[in-house]
Amino acid sequence: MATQKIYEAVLNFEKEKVNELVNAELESGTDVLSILNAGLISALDEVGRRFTDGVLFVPEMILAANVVTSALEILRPALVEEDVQPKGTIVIGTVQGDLHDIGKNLVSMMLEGAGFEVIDLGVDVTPQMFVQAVKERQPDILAMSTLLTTTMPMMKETIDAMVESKLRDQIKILVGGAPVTQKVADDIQADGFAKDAPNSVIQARALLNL
Ligand code: B1M
Repeated sequence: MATQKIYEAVLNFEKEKVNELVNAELESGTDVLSILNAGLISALDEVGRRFTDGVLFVPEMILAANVVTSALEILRPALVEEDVQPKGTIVIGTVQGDLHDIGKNLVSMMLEGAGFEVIDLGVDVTPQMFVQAVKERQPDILAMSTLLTTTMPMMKETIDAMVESKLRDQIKILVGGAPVTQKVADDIQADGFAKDAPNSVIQARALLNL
C-alpha cells in the first residue's frame, strides 16, 4: 500500500521522497486522514518505540519530526478549507518545558479548517504567556497541548494562573496530548479533553455550543 511506502520513507528519514509520495497520494485522491494516520503518525509512533527500546536516539527523532513537519505543510490545504464562516477564537500552545509541536500543529490546522481563528503561541509557553495572550486576544477557548508526563502539571499551573488573573470565567479550556486523559482533564478542572485532532474540533464545537 502507498501509505506503507510513506511510513517506511519516514523511518528512513527521506524527506524528499516522503513529500513526493504524499503529493502523489493527494493527487490520486487518497483520503488525507489515511495519509496522516497510516503514513505519517504511525511512523512517528514507531520512532517513539525505537527510541524507548534504545534503537535510535534524539537526533533521529529530530530528523523524523522534520520529515513529518514538511509533509504536514503539503497536507495543510487539504486540512484547512477556505471560506468557512468564523466560529470563534482559540489561543493554543504547547506548555512550558515541552518542545513537541507536531500534534499541536495538527490540532491547529484542523481547528482552522473547521472555521476557528487560531492564535498559535508555539512551544514552551509559560502560564504568564498564556495569561497575556488571553488578556490581549480575548479568545473563546484556551487550548493546551503536552506530550511529556513531566510537563503535564504545567496545564494545572496555567489554569491556576487564569484563576489568579480573574480570566478563568471568560474562557473554556481544552487540553490534549499523548499522556493526557479525560481523568487528567477532570482533575485539573479543564472544560474539555480531546484525544486527537479531529476530536479537538468536536470538543471545541461542543464547548461553544456550535
Ligand atoms: Co519526544 N518524546 N522527547 N521528541 N517524541 C515522546 C513524546 C516520547 C513518548 C518518546 C518515547 O519515549 N517513546 C517521550 C515522552 C515520554 C513521556 O513523557 N511519557 C519523549 C521524550 C522522552 C523526549 C525527550 C525528553 C527526549 C530526550 O531529550 N531525552 C525530549 C524532550 C524535549 C522537550 O520537549 N523538552 C524529546 C524531544 C523530541 C524531539 C524534539 C526530538 C521531537 C519533537 C519535534 C517536534 O515536535 N517538532 C520528538 C518526537 C518526534 C517524539 C515522538 C517520536 C513523536 C511525537 C509526535 O509528534 N507524534 C514521541 C513518541 C510518540 O508520540 N509516539 C516522543 C505525532 C503527533 C501527531 O502526535 O503529538 O501525540 P501527538 O498529537 C496527537 C494527540 O496527542 C493529540 O492530537 C494529535 C493527533 O491527532 N493532541 C491533542 C496533541 N495535542 C493536543 C491538544 C489538544 C487535543 C489533542 O487540545 C488542545
